[in-house]
Formats: sequence, structure tokens, C-alpha cells
Amino acid sequence: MLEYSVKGSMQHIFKEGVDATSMSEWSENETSFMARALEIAERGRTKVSPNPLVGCVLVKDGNIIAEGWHDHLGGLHAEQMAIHDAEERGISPNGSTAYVTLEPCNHFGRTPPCTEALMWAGIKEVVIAHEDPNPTVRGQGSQTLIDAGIHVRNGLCKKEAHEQMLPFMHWCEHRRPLVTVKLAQNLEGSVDDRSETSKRFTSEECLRHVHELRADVDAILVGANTVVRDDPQLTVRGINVKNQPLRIVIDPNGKCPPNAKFTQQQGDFLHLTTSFTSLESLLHMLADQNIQRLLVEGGPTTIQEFMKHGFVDEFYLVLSEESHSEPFFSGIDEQTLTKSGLEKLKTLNWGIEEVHYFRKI
Ligand code: AOF
Ligand code: ZN
Repeated sequence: MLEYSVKGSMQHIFKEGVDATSMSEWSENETSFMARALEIAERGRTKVSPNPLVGCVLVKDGNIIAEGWHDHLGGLHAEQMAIHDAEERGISPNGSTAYVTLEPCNHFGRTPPCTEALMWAGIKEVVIAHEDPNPTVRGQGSQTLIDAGIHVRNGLCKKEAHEQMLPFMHWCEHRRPLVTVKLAQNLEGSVDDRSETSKRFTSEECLRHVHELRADVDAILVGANTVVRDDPQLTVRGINVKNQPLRIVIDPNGKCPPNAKFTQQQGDFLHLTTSFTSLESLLHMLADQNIQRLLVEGGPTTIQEFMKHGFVDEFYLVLSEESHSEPFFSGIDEQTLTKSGLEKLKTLNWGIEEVHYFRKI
């Protein structure tokens, strides 16, 4: 891996692989164009799965002349929206450079190939942040453009693009969903006060963050004990989503009551009783159903099961200062997470709760 420092700034961009052009540095301007493409890609968040978030800007004479992003599943791809935007503004995209966060596709999927749209629009150069690991489009996008005489460079803001498309990248590479765990407990490590009927012990603002997280996943999973104790709805509330995440309950001993709330909400659910064999097969089956990010919300036994098999990719450990008179301990804390191969990357504040965020090393 080669490290390039951006001229005139402290920012470092990692550039990997072979560049179609020279080993030149990325200029500060180029970095800001790609940063803008990454920024507008966010507009598709919660709406594009199982496609990745993608952004594109067209640049002519050092100025952005048009912008596009993949807005929702089935909608235009980012490049096509940017070309359309230029046309709407009455500016010809001919001779411009496209900065795009993902290698342009070269296949007929839900939309025609972006490579063709770029060629037809007379784009002279394409700068790509990250290649597309999707087996149906891999590599051929860049090659097709190069064959058509378009100048292609790759790897600008690659790390940032990878982070933004993490569930998609993970799904392409491993053929299983990225597994995100959220666990709320108090400072002693208790997840429940058994002296009371089940109730939430974290703040309203924390709950809002949890719903944001739910809106950004394809499925939510809990074990039967959580259903029996809390009877959760397992839905996104307070945020507009087109489709509710798939609700999954692992219940090998048939403990869930037939009228449990998760069975009575909008959208699909999966109540896994006897038919379910191993977590690994479940994850592969979910991946086949285009589930790219799975949120595991508890309880401790279910989470430990995922951890034991090394299936946890991300972990939000939510810490509350509430005390419990009859505590129920999770057996999970920073140390156990670190020991199981997760690394703490940051601490967040979700209302009054502190959240420790871990990622698989
Ligand atoms: C692009 N630009 O903005 C996006 C791309 O089924 P489709 O037609 O929507 O194609 C989906 C695949 O295309 C997706 O899995 C990914 O490989 C790529 N996404 N490509 O050129 C875009 N969103
Ligand atoms: Zn495309």
C-alpha cells in the first residue's frame, strides 16, 4: 500500500492497486470533489438496500456542473442522475470528468449500464473511489470505459467509500450479512431489573438513535426470551421507511406466545422454531434474501451465541446509569468484547447514555 499526502493539507489518502494513469498525487480539488460525491450519496441512506450508497459529481473547468446519487432501489444510478442533472441545467456534460464513489456498472440490471450512459454523454475522464466487488459487474466497468478511450483513475477516498458501503462490501465478500449488535445495560452490566415488570431503562433520545439504527438495517433479530419478557414490536418508529426490516425471532423451544407483538406488525417476520439448524446457515440464507445488515438486539444468550461463532462485526454497547434492584447480568462488558476480537473505535452519546462502539478487527 502506498501513502499519498494531499498537497497543501494534512489529509492522507491511501491509494491502493494499480492506477490506470501515472502515480500522481490527488489534488486538494479532486479530494473535495470526491468528498462531495460521498456526501450526496448519503441521501439514499435507508432507501437503496441491497444496492450500495453511491454519489457522483461532474466537473468541468474546475467546477462542479452537476450532481447525482442513487436515491432509492430501482431509481437511477448516481452517474445517470448526474448526467440528467447536467441536461436539466442546460449544461452539456460533454468533455467533463465524473467523480463517482463506486466503479460504474456495466450490466443491465434494474437500470441500463452506467458505462454506456457515460460514453453517450461524452465524459472524458472517470475518477472512481472504490471498485465494485459485485460478481456481476466486477472489473468490467473500468475496463469497458478504458476500451472506449475514457481516462480512468481509481482509489481516491477509497477508505471512506468502503466505510460508507460497508454492508454491501461485506455481503459481496462474505455472502452473509454484516452483523450489528446493540445491547443496553447499566454500569454493573445488568440488562434487566427482575424486580419489576419489563420496562425500558434508557432515555427517549437513546431510543431515537436505536430507531435510526433500525432504519438502516435490513433485519432485526432477537431470541425467544426477549419476546417472552419484553414483547417487542421490532419495528422502526418515528422515521419514515418504505419497508420495515424483516423481524426474526429464534425460538427453538416454541416459547413465544401466538399473539406476540412481532407477529402483528406491518412487513414480514420469520419465527424460527424447529426448522432452523445453525447460525451460519441462517446467515447464508438471509444473505440469499438480500439481507446485507442484520441488527441483533438481544438478549444476552442470543448475543453470546453470535459472539461464540465470531459472527459479530459491530457492537453498540449502550451504558445507562440506572440502578437495578434485582439485576440480570449480561456477562458482556468492554473486556469480553475486546477478548472476542472486537476493537473499540469510538464513544458516542445517545442522550444521557454513553455508547461504546466496537468493530471486528
Ligand atoms: C453504479 N452506480 O449508483 C449504483 C451501482 O440492479 P441495479 O441495476 O440497480 O444494479 C445494482 C448493482 O449495481 C449493485 O449491486 C452494484 O453492484 C451496482 N450499483 N452502480 O454504477 C450506482 N448504485
Ligand atoms: Zn450503474
